[in-house]
Amino acid sequence: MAKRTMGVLVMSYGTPESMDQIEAYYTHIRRGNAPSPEQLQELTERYEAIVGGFFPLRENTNKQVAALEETLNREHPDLTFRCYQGLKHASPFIEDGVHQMAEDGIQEAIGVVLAPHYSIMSVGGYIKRAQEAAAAANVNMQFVKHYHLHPLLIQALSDRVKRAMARFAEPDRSRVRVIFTAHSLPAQILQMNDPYPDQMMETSKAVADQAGVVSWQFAWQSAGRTATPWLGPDILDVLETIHEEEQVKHVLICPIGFVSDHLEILYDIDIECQGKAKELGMQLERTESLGTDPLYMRTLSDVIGQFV
Ligand code: FEC
Repeated sequence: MAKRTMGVLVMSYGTPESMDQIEAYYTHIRRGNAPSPEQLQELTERYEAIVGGFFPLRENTNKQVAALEETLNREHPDLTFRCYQGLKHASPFIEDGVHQMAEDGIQEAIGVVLAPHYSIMSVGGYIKRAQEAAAAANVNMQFVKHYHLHPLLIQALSDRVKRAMARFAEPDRSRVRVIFTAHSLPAQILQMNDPYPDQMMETSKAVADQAGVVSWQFAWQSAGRTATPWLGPDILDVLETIHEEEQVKHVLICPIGFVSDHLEILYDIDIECQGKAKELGMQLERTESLGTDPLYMRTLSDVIGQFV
């Protein structure tokens, strides 16, 4: 008998394909409002600073989607899984992924986002668009909302914390402050009873406990450059505060809100935070991104498998 086929819509943020697409990408992020020439120039310079005309998130997402399909088919041999990409702000868009599934005759699907924590403004936005496209295309789609406390995810992150600790020489290692970070969001989510901030603290505590870290805190990163308030404290301010008030000299950043290398890691942490740390005379290290770590792939395979 033929195996049942399940579609998986793997959703991720998306990145431009080439330098000339940065404007269209930025306009999409800004819900159709084109950036000013200064804003465009500033974003272009950030991309140039990380890798110069190449967008690592695209290849990293491609690799994650291929590895996830392989993991799902290995771990669930009674089913056939077919993964489709759906990006939030670039092609193939979320809607493209759903249409492709429908064209391929997929009737049952599961949607998952390559971000472990739920906010109505982040994962909620992906799900809403996928739900609308799936309803229009007659695909029956269910969704994974979050997996921020999955034991395999916590293991993958705590292994990274332990490995990165080895980059500090003794006796400094025992004085390292671990700072868990995630993308900030407009502070208005606090009025919506949004689970995002609490989920960040839950992941941070679970990783710290498993890695045996006692000196840790959480900070937000990459806040938008808008007039409205964003969730704080911001990592750059935290670096200054712990330097001045607690004389901390060794910091390990673990960006729990992100799962692969891209602008917010390679620029905001590796260039901006690193620059601030140098200025303050601190040693700053960062944990490796999850990428296609088998533990992360098995986390996703497990949470997807709960819907079949
Ligand atoms: O490498 C790349 O090309 C893309 C890196 C990238 C990731 C990412 C993840 C998240 N964002 C989240 C929220 C917001 C909100 C706004 C916003 C704006 C930007 C801009 C760029 C950008 N984001 Fe992003 N984000 C990435 C890149 N993000 C570029 C525009 C310029 C700037 O502000 O730096 C503000 C939108 C607005 O103006 O209204 C809000 C959240 C995540 C993590 C969850 C996820 O991956 O979906 C939340 C990666």
